Amino acid sequence: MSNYNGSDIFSSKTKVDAKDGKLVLANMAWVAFALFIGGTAGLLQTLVRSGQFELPFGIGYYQLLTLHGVILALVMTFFFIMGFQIAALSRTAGSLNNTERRLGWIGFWVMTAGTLMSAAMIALNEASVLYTFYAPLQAHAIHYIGLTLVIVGTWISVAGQLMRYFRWRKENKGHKTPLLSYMTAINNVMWIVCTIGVASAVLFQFIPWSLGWVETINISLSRTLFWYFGHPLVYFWLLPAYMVWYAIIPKVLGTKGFSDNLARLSFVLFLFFSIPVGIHHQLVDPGIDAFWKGLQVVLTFMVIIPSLMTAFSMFAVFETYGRKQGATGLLDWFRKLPWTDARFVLVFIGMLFFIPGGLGGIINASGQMNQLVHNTIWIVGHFHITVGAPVILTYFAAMLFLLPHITGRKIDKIANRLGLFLAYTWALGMGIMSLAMHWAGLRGAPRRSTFSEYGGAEVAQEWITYQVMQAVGGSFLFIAIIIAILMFLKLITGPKQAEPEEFPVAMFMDQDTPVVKWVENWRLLIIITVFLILIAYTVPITQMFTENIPGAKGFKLW
Ligand code: HAS
Ligand code: CU
Repeated sequence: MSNYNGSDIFSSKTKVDAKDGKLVLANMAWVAFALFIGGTAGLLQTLVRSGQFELPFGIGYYQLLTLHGVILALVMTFFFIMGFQIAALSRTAGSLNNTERRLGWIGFWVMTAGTLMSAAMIALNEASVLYTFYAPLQAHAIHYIGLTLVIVGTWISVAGQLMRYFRWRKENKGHKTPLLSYMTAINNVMWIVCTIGVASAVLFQFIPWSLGWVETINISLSRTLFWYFGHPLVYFWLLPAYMVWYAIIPKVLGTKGFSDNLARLSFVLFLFFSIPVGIHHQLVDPGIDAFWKGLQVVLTFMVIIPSLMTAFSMFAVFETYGRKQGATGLLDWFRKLPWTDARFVLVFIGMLFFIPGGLGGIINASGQMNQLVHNTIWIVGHFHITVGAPVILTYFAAMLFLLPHITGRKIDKIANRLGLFLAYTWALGMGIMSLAMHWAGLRGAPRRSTFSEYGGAEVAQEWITYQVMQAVGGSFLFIAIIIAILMFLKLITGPKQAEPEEFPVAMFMDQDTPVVKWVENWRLLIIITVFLILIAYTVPITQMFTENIPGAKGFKLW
């Protein structure tokens, strides 16, 4: 069952194919570059908000904030996800064929072209609309076209990945698909279904409007289509991290994962419940009936379940491992964990951040509490301890073994030490910054704002200390980014080894239990997914067409 083409998935000797590896590396080069540019922008923002610093060369705060959001939240993550998923497929389903790999390359170049178009518009100060590009702020049409190309590029790459997955299934009828390959398929299918929302908004609303073909835009509709995509987007970032947690970390510890079947079920639940919940970003928006907001809040609470299942599985793995190492008391298994292995420490610190990160999400989703935190910098704190800690730290851990695995090297002592430094510096910087953001947000400090003093208003005085804390945290994070880049360089420049670093793939305690068949019945999965979307969205979206909402002209406020 664990074999394909004669090679064993669980053997430390099974590798990512060399040609696929080049494609993975090309994607990862963008990750490093985007991280550096986006991190620099982030540092400058925290300095501006501290009230002690002004941007040079006429750069605008919102211009910088747009660059930060687009380059980190969209560009860096998308390139990582494409690269990582291709590596995971090549490692567990076997190498891509020429067509599949060519689609990977075409996708890569289309994403690159789109990124450069958008980046140029941001640099020319033609697109300071932030990464959510809310109307009626209006950017240059090339910015929207660039973003569209980025998404279309991911579709092309994803098409190649899905072809690889379905080819494995055809060639290995009756066998259970390697877990990592299965997980990439779930993430990719979710991606295709959700990006239809943002693609429709951009193609039918933003592009005609920014080209002047139509004068006005339906704001409610554009935001709703955006969040139909915007919420699953956060799971598109998260699921590759969960792939590492479920299927790779147990092997790093030298033990087994908790349950292969449970991992698959949690991914299926993400497919079902990620999409029909986007309105939890619009709980205070006008134009959507309270009933539909309430329904989507309930569905949001459903999507918390697979994360709780993940937390449970990880605790089970860690405790079982610790006890195998001889721990006997209630909690001393904790001390037995491999605290000197950067792959583990990076991921573990990420998990710790996700405990308050997830709790904050539950607070945001709770209708009444959302009114207190919405549009405050609390939300910025929330997403920095979700995507900015568990997700990105896990990406770093993946880079730590992927880069040497592909380039024929090993993680040496220095790279491992850099990884440990990275984990602790990141934890310190993100800890200080995000705590300050949550605190200031509860005291009413707004998000998406260049002002720190508010003309000396009394309430704003309370925020200054937190804003200075944010700048201190941001500075540590910038140092951490430099460490990350040094780590990447160390990983690809050491001496080549006969046996490269392993791409760890774990077995599970229930490895030989047959897989529950329906989790790979794609027709059924897609029907349920679409059914839930129709329930959650049909009426609110129809109302946006029928209730005669006045259209808005475009504004360029910068
Ligand atoms: Fe969120 C806003 C609700 C998760 C990202 N979120 C955002 C925005 C971003 C974002 C970027 O309902 C801002 C968008 C913007 O620009 O406006 N979020 C949630 C909920 C969850 C959630 C319910 N968010 C995420 C994740 C993100 C992310 C994941 C990125 C990757 N979020 C919201 C809401 C808003 C929002 C509202 C809108 C707010 C507004 O008003 O604008 C849930 O998925 C969270 C579930 C997670 C858990 C945690 C489980 C814990 C685990 C770790 C276990 C630890 C272990 C370690 C095992 C319940 C898995 C062992 C430890 C030892 C101690 C030994
Ligand atoms: Cu959300």
